Amino acid sequence: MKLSTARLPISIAAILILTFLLAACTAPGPPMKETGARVFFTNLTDGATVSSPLKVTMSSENFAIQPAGDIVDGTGHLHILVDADCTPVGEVVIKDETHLHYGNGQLEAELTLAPGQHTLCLQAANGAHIALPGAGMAQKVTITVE
Ligand SMILES: [Cu+2]
Repeated sequence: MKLSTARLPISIAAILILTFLLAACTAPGPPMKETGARVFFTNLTDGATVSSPLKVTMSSENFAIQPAGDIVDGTGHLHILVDADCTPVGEVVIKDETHLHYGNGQLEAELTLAPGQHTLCLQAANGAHIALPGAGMAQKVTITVE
């Protein structure tokens, strides 16, 4: 059997092309833009001791609060999850007595809490109540109610 050297350059070219195409297909997309968006309680810090009823105020930076409904990048509304884990990114924030939606774009809330330790997760979600990606899109604090 004689190895054909005439075909070799074509094979190398094919390998190079395939390698290039494979690299193009598996290359990661552009990194997720870090917008610095965050939501936060303005009158609560982690470890605070408070009384009930508790009036909480909320705010945001680089993230516009708007009523639920339309899905617009960089906007959404807030939720407070009482004694519940923050909602994983991409999942809908459920609605019940411990998952409070502020779907009118409210930035103030009054919570009635039993004495003792509680956690509050301030959670940002889009117009369809889906938890948004980004380190600043949820803030969890532990507080003690006297
Ligand atoms: Cu909601």
